Amino acid sequence: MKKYFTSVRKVKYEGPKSKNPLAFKQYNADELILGKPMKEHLRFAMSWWHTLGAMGEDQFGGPTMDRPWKHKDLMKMARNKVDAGFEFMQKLGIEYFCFHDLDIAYACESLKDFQDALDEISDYILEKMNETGIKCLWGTSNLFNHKRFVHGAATSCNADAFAYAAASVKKAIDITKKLGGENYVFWGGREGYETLLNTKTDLELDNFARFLQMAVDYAKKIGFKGQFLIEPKPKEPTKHQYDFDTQTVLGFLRKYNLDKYFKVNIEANHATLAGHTFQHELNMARINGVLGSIDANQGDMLLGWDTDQFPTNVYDATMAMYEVILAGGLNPGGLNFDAKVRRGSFETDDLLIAYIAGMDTFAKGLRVAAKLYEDKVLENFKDMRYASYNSGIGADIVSGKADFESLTKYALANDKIENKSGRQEMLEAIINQYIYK
Ligand code: XLS
Ligand code: CA
Ligand code: CA
Repeated sequence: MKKYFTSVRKVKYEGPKSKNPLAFKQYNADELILGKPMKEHLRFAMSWWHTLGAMGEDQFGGPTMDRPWKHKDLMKMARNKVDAGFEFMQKLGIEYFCFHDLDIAYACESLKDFQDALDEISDYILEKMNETGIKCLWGTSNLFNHKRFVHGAATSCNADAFAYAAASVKKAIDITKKLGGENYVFWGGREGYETLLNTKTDLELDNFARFLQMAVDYAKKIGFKGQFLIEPKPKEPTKHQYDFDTQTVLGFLRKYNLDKYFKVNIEANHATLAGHTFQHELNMARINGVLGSIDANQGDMLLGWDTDQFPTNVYDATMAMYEVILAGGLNPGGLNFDAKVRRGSFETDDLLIAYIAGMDTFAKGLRVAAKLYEDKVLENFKDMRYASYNSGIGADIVSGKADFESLTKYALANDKIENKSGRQEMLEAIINQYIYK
């Protein structure tokens, strides 16, 4: 079988001193951290679309990528992508992948032809999975590319588009189940609006909930046990996406009694587009018990859109892994590299290099976060900071014993409030110290 990534037989861990661009400096898959192998903490996944599908186009220019799996015959190309993808994952020691229906197959004239193509290609993927032991982290349906979804899918003003979207998700759940997918993602591609002048937000949101309920019912019917995930994003492609951020998603799910069926898939770049840090979104998900999975990438501070860059920011990865550790891990979620190499990084080796950079960044983040966690650096400080709630009036507030009258009585007798420093800079310096080590 043709090989596509010929520069390396297997990417190995060579340690922090290595200068080999095709080796790990931080990621040592089987090394135990907090009693668990790194690979089990991190559960890295390859994104089919950015890794095998993205060709480097942008709004000003055409494809730049040198991708030897390209082929005129679309089914042949889809199969080449399977070969390339499995070779790539094996070389990197990545044990999971994520896919959209459209990126494992290809656009067809009729829905029937598309579904047939999905059946054929997923047979081949399954064969490769059995051969290699590589698993599916999540599947999803692309409900945003084609013009039929111009006004949305589940929130379209056009009921025919809603029906088409339902048929697509039904099939994508079937394929995800067939591949043993551990999760299924709903990212609200065009589920949002451009202007309120033509939009019935109430009907659209009700329909969105109806759609998700149908998915829940269908999964139950066919015995699909994967975790359903919603991936928040505030904008792009629409001006306002309904799944703005974690707290918005939770409000929506709770309103429609869907909260027990869904968790969230947090993408770093979506968090920052919403005006949050990556850690904020993970934190909100964690404290609400809905941290499902992560799309690991990063945006560019100077660009206001979803650049989906490979994550190389150690500080952010540290704080992300800190939240993951506090959440008790991600399983059945994982860290999916929803990231694409820059347009100028067009050689196939750039894909390997980018994944190594991302995996090393999160591995280093995990190492630092585990130390912070073991030493209880932040937790001890927080416990001290909130100690006033452990006894006296604070304990009465927490236990529900206090009310406005009793608090007023207390405040009248204790109206000289003394606060202590929040020591932000001290904590930031300590985190740096842990990273330098
Ligand atoms: C787009 C999203 C998308 C989802 C899956 O911004 O990140 O790729 O992860 O549809
Ligand atoms: Ca994503
Ligand atoms: Ca994105």
